Order: sequence, then C-alpha cells, then structure tokens
Amino acid sequence: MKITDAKVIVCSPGRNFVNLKIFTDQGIYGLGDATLNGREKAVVTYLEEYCVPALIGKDPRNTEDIWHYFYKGVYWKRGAVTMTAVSAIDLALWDIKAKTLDTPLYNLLGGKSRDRILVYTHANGKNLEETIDKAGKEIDKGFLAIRIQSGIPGIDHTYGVTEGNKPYEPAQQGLPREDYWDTSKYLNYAPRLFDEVRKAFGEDIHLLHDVHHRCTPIEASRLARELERSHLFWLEDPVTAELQEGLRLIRQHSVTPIAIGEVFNSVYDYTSLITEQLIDYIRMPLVHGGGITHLMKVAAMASVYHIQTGFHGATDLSPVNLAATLHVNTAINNFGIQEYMPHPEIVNEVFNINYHYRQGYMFIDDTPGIGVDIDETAARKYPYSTACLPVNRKSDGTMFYW
Ligand code: EZ4
Ligand code: CO
Repeated sequence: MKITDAKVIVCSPGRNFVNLKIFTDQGIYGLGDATLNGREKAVVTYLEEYCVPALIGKDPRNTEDIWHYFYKGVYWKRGAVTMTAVSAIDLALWDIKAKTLDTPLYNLLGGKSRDRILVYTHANGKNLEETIDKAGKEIDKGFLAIRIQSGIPGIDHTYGVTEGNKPYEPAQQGLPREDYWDTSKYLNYAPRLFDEVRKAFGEDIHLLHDVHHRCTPIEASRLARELERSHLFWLEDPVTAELQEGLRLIRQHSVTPIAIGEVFNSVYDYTSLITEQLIDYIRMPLVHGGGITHLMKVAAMASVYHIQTGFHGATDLSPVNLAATLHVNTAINNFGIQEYMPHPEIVNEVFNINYHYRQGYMFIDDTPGIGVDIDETAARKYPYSTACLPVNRKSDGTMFYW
C-alpha cells in the first residue's frame, strides 16, 4: 500500500479549520485535523512545503515509523506548528489503517473500555446572575459537568465569556484585540462566584473552571485553596506551566484537582508534572500533541502516575479531532472526562459526523476509521479569513499572558 497524494483543505464554516486528506493507491483516504487557532496558515505551509512531498510513496500502514520520520527525523523538533502538522498526518494514517481493516478506530487502540464518554460543557455569562442562568440551561440539557466562566466586575471582555447570543468563539476577525486584565479583581471574585453556583445547584453537579494561565504559582495556590470549599472537578491551567516546577507550590497548598496542557505539544512538556504527580488531568489535544501515536503513549505514562485524561475539545478544533479523541476516550482505561462544546450547525454542512450527545455523555458509532468525512464542495463555499485570539495588558499597559 502506498500514499499517492495528500492535500490540505482550508475552510471557514463559521470559523477557520485546516484538515489534511491523504490518498492511497487502494482508493482509501484518511483525514486529519491540522487546525491551530490564529496560526492556521503556518501549519498549511509546513504541511504543503515539507510534509506532503515527503509522504508520497510511503506505506501508510507504518504509522510508528512515519511519526518518527516527522518528529525525530526533523532537526527542528516540537513547537505547536510542527506538532500540529505531525498530528494531522498521524490522524489521517490511523484513519486509513482502520478503514483498511474495516473497523472503527477504537478497536485498534484497545477496544471498548466504556460505551459512553462523560463530557463537560461550558456555561459563561457577563455577570454572576447570567452565569447561573446559563448553567441552569446546560443542566436542563442533561449535562453532568459544567465549566463555569464569568465576566469579572471592573473588567470588560473577560476571555472565555461569549458576547450576546453568539456561539462561543474566542478568536476575532483580523489582528488580535487588546483586552485589559487585573488578577486581583479576578482572585477576589472567583471564589464568590463558585459559592453562588453551588448554592444554586447543590453538590451533585461537577463544576470546572479555567484560569487560562493568568496566575503566578502563589496566586494560583491562593485560588486553588479558596476554591476547595466548592469541590471543583478541576481547576484548569492555573499557571502557564512553562515552568513545570511552579506546580509544586500549588500542590503543597491545595487539594483542588489540577488540569493542564491544552497548549502543550509534546510529552516533554509534561515530564515533571506527571512523574511528580503535580497534576490530575492531561489536556493536550490529539490535534496539537502529535496525534494518536503520541497521545496514546502520553496517556499510558500518565496512567502509571494515577493521572487521567481530559482532552481539550473546544469548537476551534475540527470534528475530525473530536471524533478521533472519542475513539481514544473509548479505548483507554484512564479516561477522565472530555470537553464538549457543540459546533454550530453550519460546521455540519461541511463535516459529516459520527458522534452525538445524549444526557451528559457522547456516543460514537461504528463507522470504520475515525468516521468523519468532509464535503469539499461545501467547504469551498466558506473561504479562510484571518482571525486571532486576543492579547491582554494590565491597567498600566504591561503586556500580560493572553
Ligand atoms: O482558549 O480553544 O479550555 N478551553 C479553552 C479554549 C481555548 C481555545 C484556544 O484556541 O481554554 O477556549
Ligand atoms: Co482551557
């Protein structure tokens, strides 16, 4: 079996997506997600200029060797752009492998460890009242776990809070918007927010919260400690984790479970975090973390240290990534929870999906391969347009973590 061609498909049904389609001499093709929010074209160039030509003629069944060819075999390793390209190739090859064997992907990863995937969704509002109202609406849809984000008094545009009734979309058209951020306002407000959410909904619902890397280790320690009384399922990205040792401080001061890694792209971002048991959930998505081949290994390493998965699943990752992730979640023992925000309906004009949500859980059907297809004619109706995530400055103008 040989790879005969590969093409990068860029489209924008509501937001930008990049996908890779790999063709073989047996008529079977595979799909991989290559979407890197706000840096899409960098991955397109990396794939088209350097990866696609090198793929032609290779046997697509050799997923392990091809992964190492594009990882070890490249002088400039790691980094989000490179690893997103590697991920797209890897997903497409596993899609081909499973289609060739006429079986859903999870069968090649260990079969079924469970028949439904626990998911959490998002509830966010411009203030406390609206946030509680939105959370109630998600509970009505049967969700058992909800990520709570709220606008902060005194801060316009809090990241992760949707404006109006628009679908959740943190990227904006054109260059990055400049937002204002104040950690002390946030630290005073967040514990009060969760007190009120617990008062409204009781103890049974799982609550999650995303700090989006905005705290120093000592600030995050204070937050994690004060949130203990609200029994969070997890506190996400409390610090940037570029400095893995920073997590030691949080662990010393709090038992709030910690999830990290949606911006990671390699096992080497995680070594101390995993082996020192400084976190509880890994978040690195398949699409940015080297695909099935790499994530299965990282998840296995995490399992040795009692760490579970909670893969990133925002709407800025394509349905191909979500479906592939659901296969991994089905197969591995140390699955924890999956992030799920439904893509707006317009996305389903382009992607044919094989999963659905029901009463707190996701289900995936037995379509061979990853099970998602792309309608290229529909994709052509929605051309790419530059959009970026915002940047943040403190009140005196100092550049801050986005
Ligand atoms: O900021 O997907 O946990 N989810 C998140 C998301 C991410 C975006 C970045 O592209 O933090 O909202
Ligand atoms: Co996040």
